[in-house]
Amino acid sequence: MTNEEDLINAMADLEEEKVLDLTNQLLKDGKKPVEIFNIIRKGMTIVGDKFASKEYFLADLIYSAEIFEEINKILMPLIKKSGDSKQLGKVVMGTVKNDIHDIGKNIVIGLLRAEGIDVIDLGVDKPIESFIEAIKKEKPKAVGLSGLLTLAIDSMKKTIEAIKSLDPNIPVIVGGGPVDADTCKYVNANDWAPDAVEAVKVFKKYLD
Ligand code: B1M
Repeated sequence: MTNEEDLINAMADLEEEKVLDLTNQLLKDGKKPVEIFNIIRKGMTIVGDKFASKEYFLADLIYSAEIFEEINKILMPLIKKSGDSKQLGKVVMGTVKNDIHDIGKNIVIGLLRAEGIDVIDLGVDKPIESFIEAIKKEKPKAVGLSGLLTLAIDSMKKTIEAIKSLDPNIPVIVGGGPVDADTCKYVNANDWAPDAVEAVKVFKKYLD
């Protein structure tokens, strides 16, 4: 078995020490932090599946997030600043109302900042008004909405409706577990991204 599979399984089995050891091992082997985030995400998906099938409880979901926090401490500082020091502009981002998931959003924000994009992070469970106020105050070039719950899709749709009535030209990008091309169309977003690396490419399209 490769270290990658071991890492996915260790995360899925919530073996914190093993997850941290394997993360450090993969770094030594030359894996990039973003690649390791993607591997660990696969393990988190299995944690979610085990929760859905009632093998795991809420406490296990919470513990998986705590393990991820430890991984973040190792990997985030290693996300290199891009050589290009040109500031690409400002983005307002948050997790939409009724959703408190932020691990993925925070990775996206870390990568965007490393690329010289100024991100105003609104946090989680943010109502429409928080986005509207931030857009008026910060005048961003784009807005990002994250959400992992199916419920988040409805919040995204309503939030985008309000944003577009304030400014029809501001690009809104969506992402998170339930988001795909159909969701993007349904919520009237300008674009979407399946993961953090793609998110950087998508945001850059609207900032350049
Ligand atoms: Co929750 N949870 N959770 N959870 N949780 C899911 C999402 C779930 C799929 C698990 C499952 O049942 N299979 C399920 C949702 C079901 C659904 O709605 N369809 C679920 C549930 C049900 C719940 C609760 C309702 C449980 C309960 O209370 N009974 C509750 C919700 C509370 C609420 O939000 N109101 C809940 C709570 C939690 C914790 C707080 C314990 C914890 C989150 C901690 C935190 O975020 N700080 C948690 C966790 C850890 C998960 C799972 C296991 C892992 C999520 C994660 O962090 N993945 C998750 C299972 C799963 O995802 N399949 C699950 C790793 C992360 C790196 O990936 O977030 O996908 P991800 O981010 C990616 C991309 O999506 C993308 O880039 C990121 C990096 O590559 N991306 C963007 C994300 N945002 C983007 C924005 C962009 C672009 C790309 O542009 C703007």
